[in-house]
Amino acid sequence: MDVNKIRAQFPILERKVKGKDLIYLDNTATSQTPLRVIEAIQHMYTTTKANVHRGVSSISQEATDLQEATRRRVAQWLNASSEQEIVFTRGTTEAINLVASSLSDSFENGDEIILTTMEHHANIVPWQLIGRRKRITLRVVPINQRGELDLDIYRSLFTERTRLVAVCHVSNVLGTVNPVKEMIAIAHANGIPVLVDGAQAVPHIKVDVKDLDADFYAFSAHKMYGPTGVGVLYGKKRYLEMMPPYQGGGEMIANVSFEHTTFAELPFKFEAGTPDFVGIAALSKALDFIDEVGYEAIAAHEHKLLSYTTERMMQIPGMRIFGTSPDKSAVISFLIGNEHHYDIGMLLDTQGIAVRTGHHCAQPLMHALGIEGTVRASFAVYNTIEEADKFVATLERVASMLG
Ligand code: 7TS
Repeated sequence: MDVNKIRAQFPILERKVKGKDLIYLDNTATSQTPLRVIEAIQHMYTTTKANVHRGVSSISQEATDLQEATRRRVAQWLNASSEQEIVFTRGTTEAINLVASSLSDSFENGDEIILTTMEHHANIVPWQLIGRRKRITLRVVPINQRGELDLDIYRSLFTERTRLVAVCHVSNVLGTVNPVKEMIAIAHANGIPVLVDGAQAVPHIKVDVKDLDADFYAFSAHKMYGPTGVGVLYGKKRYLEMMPPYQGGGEMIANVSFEHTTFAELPFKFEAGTPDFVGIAALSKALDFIDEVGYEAIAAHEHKLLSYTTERMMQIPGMRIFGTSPDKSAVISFLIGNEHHYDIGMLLDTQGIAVRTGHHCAQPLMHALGIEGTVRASFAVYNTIEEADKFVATLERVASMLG
C-alpha cells in the first residue's frame, strides 16, 4: 500500500491549520472524503439532480438508477440476501431510532433490552425513549480492565423478559472489537434478535451480515470515506416485513386515502420523504475506494500506526490509555496525569493536530471508567508514521509544559 498515493486522493489533507500541516486524527468522529466521492456529488448536482422514484423523465430515471445501484452494491458488500434488506437512513443514529421506534409497538411493560457499558448514546437513548410509553429495563454488560466485555455476565443477563440485544461492533472510545458473532450466537440460542451498531466497524473491518448472523446492522457513510447525511440499516427481511413504518410521508405508501393507508414494499416502507439520493449515489464511490485499497491493507496499515503510536505514547510520564484489548481498532483514548482533556486537545490544535476531547457521547462508559472525558486520537488509512511522530512529539512537549 502506497500511503502517499492514497493521501493524494484526499484534497483536505493539503490544508494548513494555524500555519501547520493538518494532521487529522479525529477519524472516529468523521473520516475525510476522497476526490472520487466529492466528484460524484458534483457530477450529480451538475447533471442528474431529479427526484428519485417519481418521474417519467429521463433524468429522474437516471437518478433513481444511481440510487438503486448503490442499494444493490451495499447489499452485495454486506453479503445481505437481498437489496430489500437495505434501508437508507440519515446515519447510524437514525437507523437505530428506526428500529427502536418500530419495534417498540411489540414491547410490553417489564420487557428488557441488553446493552453494553461501552455504547454510544445513539445506542442508549433511543431505547430509553421507548420508556416514555412502556416500562423497559436496560440490562448492561460490564467491561474489564482492558475495556473488554464480560461474556459470562452477558450470558447471565438473559431472562424470559429479554426482547433484544443492542451492541456496538467496535467501541468509539476504547477501540475494542467486540466478539459480536459469538454474542449473536448466544442471543439466538436464547431466541433473541441482535442489533449491531457498526458505525466504527465498517471503516476498518470487512462485515458479512450472514456470517455474523446479525438481525440488524447499522452504520454511517461519513465515517467510511463517504458523504455526510447517509446511513444504512440492514435488517433481516422477516423482521423488516413485520415491523411497522417509522415515519410517514411520500414514497413509503402503496395507497393513501383519508380513511386508510397501505404501505409500500420493502425497503421503501421505511424511506419516507426525499432521501439524500445524491449522497447515496456517492456512497458507492466510497465503497469503490475501500475495495480498491482492500480491508487487509487498511487493517495492516492502521494496526502499524496503532501499535507504533501506543508504544511511543507509553514512554510519556503520566500517560493513561483507556482501552488496551489486543483486539482493538486504531483508536487511542488517553489522559496525561490529571490534566484536563480539553487543555491537551487545545494545545495539540495549535500544532494543526485535530483530535477529539470530552465524553465522546459515551457518558455511561466515562462513569464506569471514573473519568469525565479523554483525549482521543483515531487513525484512518491515509495517516502516516510521520504524523504519528509529530503527534507524539507534540504530546511530549504538552506533557512537560503542563508539568
Ligand atoms: N455509534 C457509534 C459507535 C458511534 O461512534 C457514533 C458516532 C454513532 C453511533 C452515531 O453516528 P452518527 O453518524 O449517526 O452520528 N461517533 C462519534 C464519535 O465517536 N465522535 O463523534 C461521533
